[in-house]
Amino acid sequence: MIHLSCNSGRRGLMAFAMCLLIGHEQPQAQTPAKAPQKGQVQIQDAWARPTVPGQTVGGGYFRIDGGPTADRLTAASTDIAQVVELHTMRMDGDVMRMRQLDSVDVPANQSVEFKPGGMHVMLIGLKTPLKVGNSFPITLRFEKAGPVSVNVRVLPAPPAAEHKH
Ligand SMILES: [Cu+2]
Repeated sequence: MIHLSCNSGRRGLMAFAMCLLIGHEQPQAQTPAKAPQKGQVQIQDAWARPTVPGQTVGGGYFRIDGGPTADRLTAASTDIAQVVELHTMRMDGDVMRMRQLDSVDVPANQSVEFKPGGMHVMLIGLKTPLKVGNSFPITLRFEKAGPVSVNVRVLPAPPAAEHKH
């Protein structure tokens, strides 16, 4: 059995609840959101799980494709949540821990996955429930590329089924 332990200070309970909702599926790429802009990072396959009644935190996932020069994700924000934090999860023995990251490096020409059980953006203080079929914009702020906005789709599971090349 896997025990979950999250150390997120006063948000411990919410974070713990969130941990319980984070599964182990491997989200696969798909949906070509929009025409990529050359020369900078690109965000692909952004999705989030639906919330259940009373749930005010949620996790967001996506893949960052690095541009020709290294960049760094430093912050994220969305109108539908009071705070967005960069989080990671890791196994510590049989305990899964979640902690906040100050930034996430995006190496040149490499992809960085935000996925269940790993890095994610944590939407804290959701102002509206996340419902399957809906989507919402989120803005990721990069050191070099600046703010990059992307549409996050609310899906019941990773968008793997639609995967195609
Ligand atoms: Cu988290």
